[in-house]
Amino acid sequence: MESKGAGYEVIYKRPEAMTDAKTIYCPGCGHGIIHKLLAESIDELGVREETILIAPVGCSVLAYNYIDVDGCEAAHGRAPAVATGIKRVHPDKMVISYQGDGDLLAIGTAETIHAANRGENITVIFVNNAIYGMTGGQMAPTTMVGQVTKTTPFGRDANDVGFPIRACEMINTLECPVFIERVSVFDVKQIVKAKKAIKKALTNQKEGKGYSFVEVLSMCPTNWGVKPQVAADWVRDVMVPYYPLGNFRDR
Ligand SMILES: Cc1ncc(C[n+]2csc(CCOP(=O)(O)OP(=O)(O)O)c2C)c(N)n1
Ligand code: SF4
Repeated sequence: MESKGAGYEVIYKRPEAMTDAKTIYCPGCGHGIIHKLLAESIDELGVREETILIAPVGCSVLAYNYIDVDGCEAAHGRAPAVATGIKRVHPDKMVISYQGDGDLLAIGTAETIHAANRGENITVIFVNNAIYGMTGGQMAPTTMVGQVTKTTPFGRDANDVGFPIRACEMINTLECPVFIERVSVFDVKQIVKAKKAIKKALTNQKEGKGYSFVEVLSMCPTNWGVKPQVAADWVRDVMVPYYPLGNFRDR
């Protein structure tokens, strides 16, 4: 904590690893919160100068405008492959792949599985908001059964399109990953836990331990067509029972 004049003490401030840019995110969106947790963790580990953030295709496509680190854009779903290349060429850098569910579990499924299976020493932050945000709310692999989206106007029907994919459980079948955890940002208690998991996933990479995966259950009030508080409650009441929170692996 630093002092700021007589009678004032700064107890909360913008992380140094965040720029002053205003984000494009809608009110109640989880991306801004998750960015802040990531930036705080980067600050606390003192790795801002050596971090390379791979931004996804999706609403957080401009993550490198908000998180003040070196960055790189990857084509839809290819972030783990790009992260692999960068990390292998620069093993001393902190390489973070930040992806939504459309990016990571639809077009990027193969890259996701194989980077995890190879045990690349990278950190993957997976933002699961159960929908394609940026393109207007189409069904994602993580859309809940019965959830109405632009492409499932009568609700997701598992007979037609299968059941939502549980990424942590799937990755937990692989040998190499060292850290797999599912967290959320629907309330302050969960945000605190999410921060801990994100920081741990970065610490693992710094210590050369290997592949870490953090899934964050997040809100997309705009495409769910609800107010922010209702969206946060929906994560807690509908998503969490299907996507249980907790640590799956910590080696
Ligand atoms: C190869 C390719 N296919 C499709 C698109 C269109 N596209 C852009 S963003 C997006 C969905 C992103 O959704 P998600 O990854 O869930 O991120 P969110 O916007 O919800 O954060 C799609 C399909 C694209 N840019 N490139
Ligand atoms: S559309 Fe959804 S994911 Fe995209 S910024 Fe808005 S709330 Fe966030």
